[in-house]
Amino acid sequence: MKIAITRQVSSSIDQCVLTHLERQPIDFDLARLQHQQYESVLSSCGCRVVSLSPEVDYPDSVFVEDVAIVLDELAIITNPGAASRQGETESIAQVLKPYRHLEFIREPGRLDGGDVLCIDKNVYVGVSSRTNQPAIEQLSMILSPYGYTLKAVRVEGCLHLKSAVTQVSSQAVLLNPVWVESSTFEGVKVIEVHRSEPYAANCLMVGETLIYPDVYPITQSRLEREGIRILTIDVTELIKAEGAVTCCSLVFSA
Ligand code: CIR
Repeated sequence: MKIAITRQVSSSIDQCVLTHLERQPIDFDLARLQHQQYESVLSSCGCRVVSLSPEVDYPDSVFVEDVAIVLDELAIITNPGAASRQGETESIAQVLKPYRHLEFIREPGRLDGGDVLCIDKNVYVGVSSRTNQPAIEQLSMILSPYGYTLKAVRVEGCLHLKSAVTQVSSQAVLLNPVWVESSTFEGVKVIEVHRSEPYAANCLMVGETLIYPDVYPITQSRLEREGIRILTIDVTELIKAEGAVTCCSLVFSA
């Protein structure tokens, strides 16, 4: 059985941190509705959704992906790169404790879960404005006893590694070559986003299904031509907060 941990949209989401986007008004009611639809799609993919209460003090707390990395053997609670997000970790640690042994990234390490892409035992970690070298060293020390190999990946022009690349099938990734080097993913098939859709690389694979924003039709048809099963979803208000589909859940096997 798969569990998906989510957190409902904070009423303060319009005060979210923005790095690469201009601030635009966010329709809170619509954001909440889109998030409920996201949770329904996760349920339809076979997940038991654990929907946590909103946290008004943390505008970005809907983006639970950034505060933990959940692997089969353990979970790592991060130390988020944005100061305003550091208080988000404590409650997620409590939620994950019954499911996994916990380890922690500590100062001076800073790391957002959005920078961590795991493909089998390969862990790619984005070196971004949120994730630094001390955190990557800590993560490597934590994970090497479990047989994981870490690779630090330079990310330029976007917020996180997973803004630039995500896994779309057992052997393929979807990638924006402007933001991350394709050659990093040696031995993995690389599908590129269409250059008119730079934000199109963030999708969430749950089992055999890809949960995908409904605003990237050219890249979507590239994925469909590869035989990938897609469920599209409207997340326009979450995109305005510089989030997308991976960042709103922590999905793992229980
Ligand atoms: C932030 O800047 O931290 C949020 N406004 C967006 C975080 C999105 N997280 C993700 O893609 N993993």
